[in-house]
Amino acid sequence: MLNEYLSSKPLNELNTEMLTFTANLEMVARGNPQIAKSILQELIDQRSHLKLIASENYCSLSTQSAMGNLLTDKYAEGFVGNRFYAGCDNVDNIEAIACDEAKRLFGAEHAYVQPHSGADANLVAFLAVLRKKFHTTENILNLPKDEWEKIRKDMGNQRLLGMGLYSGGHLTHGYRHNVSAQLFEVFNYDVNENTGLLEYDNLRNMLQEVKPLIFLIGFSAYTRNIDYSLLRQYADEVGAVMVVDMAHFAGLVAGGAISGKYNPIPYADIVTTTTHKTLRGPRGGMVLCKQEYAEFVDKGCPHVLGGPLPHVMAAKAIAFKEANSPEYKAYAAKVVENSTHLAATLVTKGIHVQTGGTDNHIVLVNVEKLGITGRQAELALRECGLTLNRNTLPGDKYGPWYTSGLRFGTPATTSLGMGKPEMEEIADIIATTLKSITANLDKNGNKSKAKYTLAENAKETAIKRVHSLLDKYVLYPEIDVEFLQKNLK
Ligand code: DSN
Repeated sequence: MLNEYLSSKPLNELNTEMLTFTANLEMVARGNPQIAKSILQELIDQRSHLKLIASENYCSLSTQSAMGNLLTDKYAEGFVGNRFYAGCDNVDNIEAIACDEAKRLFGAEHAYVQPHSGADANLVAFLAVLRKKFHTTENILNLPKDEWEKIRKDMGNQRLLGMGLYSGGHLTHGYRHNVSAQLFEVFNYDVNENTGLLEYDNLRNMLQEVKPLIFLIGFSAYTRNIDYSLLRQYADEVGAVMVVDMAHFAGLVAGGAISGKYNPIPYADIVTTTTHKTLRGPRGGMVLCKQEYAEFVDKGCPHVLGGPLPHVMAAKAIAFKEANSPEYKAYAAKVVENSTHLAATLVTKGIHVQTGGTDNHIVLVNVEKLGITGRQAELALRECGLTLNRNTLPGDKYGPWYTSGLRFGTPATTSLGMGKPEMEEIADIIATTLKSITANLDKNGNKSKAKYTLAENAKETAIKRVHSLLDKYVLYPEIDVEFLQKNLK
């Protein structure tokens, strides 16, 4: 395949992106051709569907290249300059660069770039808070067993106050089946079911009542800015440690689209995030914190995590540097402009948008009002060429499998270069498709929560419109997919 590409045109007309992708795919195919085929098919699928999943994006080919190499072979448990393995000089270098880039990008006092995911980053943060609270000057390993048992029990009695799952909180914020609910005595706060908004007075009352060790703020499905300056005051009133999970909106903070009192970094003790959502880096996590938490956070590996992923830390360093640029600043502003416009257009087309709009990259839609479930809407839209996910809404009567809602996001379409006119077209495709779905009836005349029928021609028309948009905004345009399809054996 590589040879065919090299001989397909004069040397000065070959492009680095296509060359790299082709060489990489050929090496993968040598190892297992079926995997190479799936990679190529994924590119084809992503090119032919509108990516509206709020937590997904397209990272740069440089970021991707940093992950596909020998760095994956290295064990480096510990952290920069303090490893449990020999030969970590280069990993030290890579991790230090990634940490410096992260600190510079976010104006954070300390950065820890090892977490493999946002869930891991949260666990690292939780243990750091517990360890700091129960810190003893003695080496914990040397404590007599009964003293350690007592500390361990006290740790397990701590309270965590986090946002409820149906209000937009994440599973790791104390959902009853998640490990976070086994580590802590969990209390949840919720949004107002009618407005969909957080109510600061209620939150303050709950803090006063619960007096948690950890006050956890952050979400995977909430569309409004949160005043972290105010919440810092409330946390201080009860001596709570303020942890913010900014996994979803980290890229908007990095690019300055979320700033001032809505930027959690100056106010929170610890901020956790993923690196692959709005931030547009490799799949992974990170913890940013005040200096007083640094020594506890840095023990994430081995206390919580297994060996770090040096190749992913290298990719993080690249993505953070990319995000520290004027282009990225413009991108972050555009993500919000696009989602605001998408939400506003959906409203004009009679679609119920939670909270009436959005301040960030997420748009939440209630489809129960159209007589269908989130599951039916998600499946039907995917059939029509739009990829997104169903989502629970406050007080959801259908629960987390079927749901009443849909979650849309603009990070990926904005990365492709789309703007307001395209958001109008997307909103129209969504609204038209949603209105053309009818829930099937079972033999007793009850509405199915999963099966549905699309009105005649709805699918064909939507796909045509999606493709006409995507033809103008091609994912990784330097990569010649047809050539690869023809030549991948
Ligand atoms: N799966 C992520 C999201 O979609 O929001 C959260 O973990």
